[in-house]
Amino acid sequence: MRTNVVIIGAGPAGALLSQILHNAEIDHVVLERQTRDYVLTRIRAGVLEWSSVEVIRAAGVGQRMDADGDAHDLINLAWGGKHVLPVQMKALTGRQMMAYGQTELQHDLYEAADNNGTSLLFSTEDVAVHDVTSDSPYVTFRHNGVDERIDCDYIAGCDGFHGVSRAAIPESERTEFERVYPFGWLGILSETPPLPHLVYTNHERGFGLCSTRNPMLSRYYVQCPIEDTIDDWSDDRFWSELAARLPTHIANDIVTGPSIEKSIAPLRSFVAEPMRHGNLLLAGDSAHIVPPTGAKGLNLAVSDVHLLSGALIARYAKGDAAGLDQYSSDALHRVWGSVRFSWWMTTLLHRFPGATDFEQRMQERELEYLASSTAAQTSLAEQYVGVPFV
Ligand code: FAS
Ligand code: PHB
Repeated sequence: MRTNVVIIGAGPAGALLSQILHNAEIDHVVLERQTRDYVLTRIRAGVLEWSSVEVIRAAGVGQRMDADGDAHDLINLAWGGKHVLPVQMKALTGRQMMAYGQTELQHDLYEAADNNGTSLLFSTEDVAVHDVTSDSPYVTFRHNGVDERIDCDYIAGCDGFHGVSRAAIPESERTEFERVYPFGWLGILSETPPLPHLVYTNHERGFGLCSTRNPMLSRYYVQCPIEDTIDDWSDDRFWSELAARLPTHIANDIVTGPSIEKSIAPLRSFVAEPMRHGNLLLAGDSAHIVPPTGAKGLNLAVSDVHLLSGALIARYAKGDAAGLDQYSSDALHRVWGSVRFSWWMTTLLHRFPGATDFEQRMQERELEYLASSTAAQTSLAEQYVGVPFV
């Protein structure tokens, strides 16, 4: 087989890149390790920056997002079991954020791929990239028991943190930056009505988050010790711990119910530079990971794809490779901005093991300062909703 671009991974990054390349009539093949159903059952992100909303609409896959998504004007920060600060994102920045589950976006992208007749191959095995620094890179893999090879111009590594693409950049050419956080997020889904707005809470017992998926599906999180397993957390323990970390009047508004999904995610900040090596280009979690506190993981995947697809379109439509030459530095500029914001939100809102009353007081004073300063709230708001693409 031969194609213009081989996309490795059909998560949000790979599937969105496929949709945009299809619209631009750039030939491509998508290779996904898991089954379609497995990808569609993964519960992950829930918040889209407005920049992401615009990219998804421009790609022609925003119809259900606009019909079923929930655009929010504000988020709430709570602390000390009694203070609540509404951060009025729309009033401060003119932009909103959209609550729309990553799982729903994945459905929309796969439905579009079906309609496009895209070569989206699931359950591929032993995907390997070859000759990425040559003008004729290729990818080998096994599919339905048959060994395959695809020759191409470019390989888009959209295969997430545990994929094969990043490792194809020699260690001597790659610089990695990492911060592993000493706690995890225990998340549940419940078929209950969510609170009207997201609530992030700082408490000496630990962090909590109240979020949403749709009018009858809620997403909640509590910070938990990294060594915990879901067996340590009954529904009753979860609900009572979440309530203990919230101001009483907010806790009293939560409609509890049985969890229909429960999982613990580790938290890390990670960046691999560069995001290009020859004709291999990384996008999304293959190149970077952020703690979900800033709701940036999925949005960085979208912004990488926005930049990469624009560069590939210029290359094929006009023979202009400048965007590809600039891709890594342009993508990393936005990546580091979101990595810093996610680190800052995580440091502000979580109880770190070994933290003393001094650290707790520092966090609470910073939250009080935020409450007193429109400038500080505007800074938080413009980073949360996503700075516009240049
Ligand atoms: P993904 O990991 O989503 O997709 C990569 C795809 O590549 C996968 O489908 C994988 O099967 C495939 N793949 C891997 N190796 C392959 C190979 N060798 N060959 C072929 N295919 C291969 N972000 C938020 O903003 N908010 C959240 O609350 C949030 N919660 C999260 C919870 C968890 C448990 C995890 C893991 C992530 C969470 N994230 C969250 C981040 C998440 O949303 C990612 O940022 C987003 O999925 C990134 O999309 P991709 O880059 O496409 O990577
Ligand atoms: C979610 O709804 O899953 C969510 C929302 C905001 C975050 C992280 C996760 O910062």
